[in-house]
Amino acid sequence: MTLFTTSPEVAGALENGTPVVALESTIITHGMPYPQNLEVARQVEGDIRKGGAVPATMAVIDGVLHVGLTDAQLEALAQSKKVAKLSRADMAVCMATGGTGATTVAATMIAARIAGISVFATGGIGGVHKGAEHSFDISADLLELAQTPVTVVAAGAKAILDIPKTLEVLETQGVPVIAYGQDDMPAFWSRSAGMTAPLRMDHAADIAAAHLQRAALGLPGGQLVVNPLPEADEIDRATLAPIIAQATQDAETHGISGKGVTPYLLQRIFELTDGRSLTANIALVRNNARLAAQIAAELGTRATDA
Ligand code: PSU
Ligand code: MN
Repeated sequence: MTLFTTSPEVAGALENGTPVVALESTIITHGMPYPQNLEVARQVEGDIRKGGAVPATMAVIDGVLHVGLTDAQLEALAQSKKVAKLSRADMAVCMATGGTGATTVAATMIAARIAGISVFATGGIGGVHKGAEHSFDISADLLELAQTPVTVVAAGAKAILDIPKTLEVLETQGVPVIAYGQDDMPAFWSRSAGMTAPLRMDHAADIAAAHLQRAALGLPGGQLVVNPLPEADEIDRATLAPIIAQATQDAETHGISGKGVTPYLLQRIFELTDGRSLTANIALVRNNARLAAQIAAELGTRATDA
């Protein structure tokens, strides 16, 4: 039984030491509408190539975990309405039963680890939802960061989450949260969540060095790099706050729970902002892809030096 299959391009890169950046697929299937999702998936792969790295988008297709997708596979995922959303809990079941599913941050980290990829770019990670003291809704992404040694570049935790609680869980779990180039914690669509991030680094080389340092110390788990989106694309916090409150209220009214919560909120905020949230989402994913490519390149240089 083959555990996973690597595309020829990714396999070649891993063999030659060309930097590789992992990408998730839930953002394509559950995070953005068609056809923008397909366009963005292609653009992000292009951004990584321009940065001198090779993209490895992950998905389970007919029971096989794919590390690196063809354009036809990307297109099929982007159009399908029946694809499962796979986190740590469902990945093995999906593979064992020949299913097809898109990988979340948690599942993409698992895939990256077994494929030997150290850097992963996404939009925003899952976290502790508002009202988690009642719903217990805490994303498996946080616990994955605590145990799987991948550096994840995100634009912060989505503002639909309880960001202080998300930071508390990450601290308890020993996950470094490193703001790139600023003191403030970014909040996905906004450059600041109105609080300071636990750590700050200004250079991709330092982030790569910290990744290797964790490994040298024998620490399990990864790093979360939070990268503020470009100023031109941000939606400020004050504008967003009532929209998020409305979307959260609507989710409750409609009894949305479990895996459905994040996709529902993203879609509802898209409607309530007349599409502006999607423009910001696209800009921030691409911005993260560029930084991830730089970190992967630095990691390559240092790993050979060592
Ligand atoms: N970031 C985005 N769009 C998304 C997600 C992240 O810009 O759709 C997805 C990621 O796959 C993340 C997941 O892992 O949402 C979190 O889902 P949950 O809150 O159910 O754990
Ligand atoms: Mn959840």
